Amino acid sequence: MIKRVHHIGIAVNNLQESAALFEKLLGIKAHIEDAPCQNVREAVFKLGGEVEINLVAPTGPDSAVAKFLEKRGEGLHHIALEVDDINVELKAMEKKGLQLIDKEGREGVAGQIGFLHPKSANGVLVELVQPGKKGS
Ligand code: CMX
Repeated sequence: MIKRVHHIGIAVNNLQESAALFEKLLGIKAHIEDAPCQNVREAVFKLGGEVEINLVAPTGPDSAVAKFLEKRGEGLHHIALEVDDINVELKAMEKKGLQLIDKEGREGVAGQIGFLHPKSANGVLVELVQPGKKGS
């Protein structure tokens, strides 16, 4: 079951500059985290303790975000939906005909994460998140 929108991911070129801009825009401080397994660094804004806005910048040319920025420029990168059990939900999504990028959950900044391909979701990259276990 999908519980809520967990976060919205925005791809940016310069994390420091964009974090300063969003700190002004949102009126709260960012928490900076590295996710070496995704080759990204993120500025995480917790809005009212609920939905997060995460600015995502590549840390190297191998990052999926580097490719995205090169092809499409800065902007909305993904929407993350919170689930209780990542592996159960990924299987359920596959049964419903959605194309999986990840067959199983893996560690990310938000917890255990898994992606659905944007081609099967109207051009939107969807991330499922099972919060809790911190990844890197
Ligand atoms: N949102 C919407 N469409 C996207 C997209 C995104 N974030 N990223 C790529 N696409 C589109 C491309 O524009 C392309 O469209 P066209 O065929 O119309 O040109 C299509 O998807 C396929 O793109 P591609 O360049 O052939 O494939 P990529 O090698 O770029 O891979 C994707 C795309 C989604 C499979 C890959 O980016 C991926 O595995 N993403 C999941 C992991 C990830 O994004 N991690 C970073 C964030 C981590 C986090 O914050 O937790």
